[in-house]
Amino acid sequence: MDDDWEIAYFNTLARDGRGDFDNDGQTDFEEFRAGTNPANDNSVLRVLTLTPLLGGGKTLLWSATPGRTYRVEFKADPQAAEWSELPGTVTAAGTTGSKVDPAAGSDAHRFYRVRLLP
Ligand SMILES: [Ca+2]
Ligand SMILES: [Ca+2]
Repeated sequence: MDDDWEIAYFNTLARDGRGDFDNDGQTDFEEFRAGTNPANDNSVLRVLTLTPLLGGGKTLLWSATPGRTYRVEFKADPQAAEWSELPGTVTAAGTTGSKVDPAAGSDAHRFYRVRLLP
């Protein structure tokens, strides 16, 4: 983790990134990568809602950091090794990102994840 970032949030360089200071389920290092606040449990990269659309699509909404770019992936079988990408990336304009999966209805279930791009 960047020293300036660590000092800004923790006022120490003693944290190694593996801890979860604010207990929001993401480690300090994951929050560093995601651009979220490691000392605020309301600031976390997570999927907020999955809204069905007419015609079988779904809209995925997640908590985002403005200016960061995300990719949404899915799989129909949670045991499957491979994730499939929804085409295109999303650069968040505000504190949420959203993406429509127009083909969500083509599988009985779809499991989603949102990845922050470097
Ligand atoms: Ca955390
Ligand atoms: Ca946090």
